[in-house]
Amino acid sequence: MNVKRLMLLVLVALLGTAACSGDDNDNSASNNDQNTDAHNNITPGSDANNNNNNDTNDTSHPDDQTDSDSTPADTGVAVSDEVEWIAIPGGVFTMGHEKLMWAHPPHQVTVSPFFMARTETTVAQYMKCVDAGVCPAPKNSSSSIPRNHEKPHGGPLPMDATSWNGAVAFCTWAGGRLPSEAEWECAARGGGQDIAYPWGDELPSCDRCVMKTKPFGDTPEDWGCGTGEMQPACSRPAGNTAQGLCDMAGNTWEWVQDIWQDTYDGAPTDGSAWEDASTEPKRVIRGGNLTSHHNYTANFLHVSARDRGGRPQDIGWGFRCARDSD
Ligand SMILES: [Ca+2]
Repeated sequence: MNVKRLMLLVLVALLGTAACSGDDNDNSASNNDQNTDAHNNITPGSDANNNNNNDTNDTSHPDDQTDSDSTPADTGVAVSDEVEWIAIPGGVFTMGHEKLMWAHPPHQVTVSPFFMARTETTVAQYMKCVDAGVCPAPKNSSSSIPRNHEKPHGGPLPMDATSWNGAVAFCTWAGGRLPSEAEWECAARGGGQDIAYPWGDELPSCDRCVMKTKPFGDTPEDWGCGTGEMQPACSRPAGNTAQGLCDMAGNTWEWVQDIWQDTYDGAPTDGSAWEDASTEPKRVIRGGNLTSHHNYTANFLHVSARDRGGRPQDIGWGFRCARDSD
């Protein structure tokens, strides 16, 4: 508890710092992701290509109280029920990665300064919008496995049953919008740095993100760092970005504004969302989730990795908000 309070003070201090230069990560090295396996990380619980499976993120265990130090009351200290906005510096950065599926070609993008939510939108935050009569109520699970908002300890957990439209509704209500995909990657890169993961180039581990504990063995026991479920927002501060954003790799997938395209050929370079589509739109999701592991071809924990969510009315995804700079 005391540690969390101390963290909060530090993070509040960070709110006013646009740390494009980075204040704690000296990471300028090349990407070192381990694309060693042909398995493309389409794992139970993640999965993004299974667009019609509304239960794909049901990885929680109803009886698991996995973090006894992270009750909703505690989270009232560590993570506010209000969206906390972090300044992300603008500039030119290289978006994408030559070796990652769907993330090529790398291309330069210019992003204006903007604000990004410090955390994935939590259940507590989202339900305030529902209570205000603005956001659509999340669907309850149709199985015995509850969604995060159905759990007694669900308040600090990320929303995992949000349609893209619900995400848009929440962000608008909170005074913002969804980030463009370019903004999301700029933020994940700590303000556009040449790094592989939000914390730098070191390979992912459960010290830094909520992920799968091993590349193979797709069982719930391997998910969420062995807990089988998502963890409260900001449970891995060692994995924060230079500006202090939490969980930009793992925990829950995050909707962005853009419509899915298989490559970046023709993508805008001004930081805006790419929404030109002639087919039924599938929106982009970013950051991987609790079932992701870096030892896959797609390496969804990588800052450049991307996948597609379901149709806007599908559920099973989380998000965080952005807003324009003042
Ligand atoms: Ca995330």
